[in-house]
Amino acid sequence: MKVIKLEDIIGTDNEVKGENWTSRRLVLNDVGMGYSVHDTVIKAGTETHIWYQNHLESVYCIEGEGEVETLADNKVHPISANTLYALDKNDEHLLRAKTDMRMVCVFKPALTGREIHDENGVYPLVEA
Ligand code: 9YT
Repeated sequence: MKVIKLEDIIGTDNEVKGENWTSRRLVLNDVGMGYSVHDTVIKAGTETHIWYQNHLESVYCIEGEGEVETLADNKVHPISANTLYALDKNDEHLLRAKTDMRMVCVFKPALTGREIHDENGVYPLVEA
């Protein structure tokens, strides 16, 4: 069994920073579980265009407030603490954070650890 503490990830290579988020990668591909688990903080006031074409992701919000707009149907889903959204159809979406949002993310298949933005279908919204 493994015990992994967030404080042991912060400041290491497994703390990966994107433009709008910081992802602390707790369990990665090398552990051999078939999925990865991340503790991600999304920055307040940001909008991120995300489309994981090669992964399924569940996202459980444990702190903060924002919304997800799914682009296939333009539905806006309010997201706040104790709410999970599951991208079961590799859904392309916009994630908007009103406040900092802390999310526990599970990816299948597992990320290897270095993925940010364009690799693996994450595309940041380019501001005009
Ligand atoms: C919620 C979300 O997908 N944020 C982007 C970062 C991603 N969760 C990651 O790499 O941990």
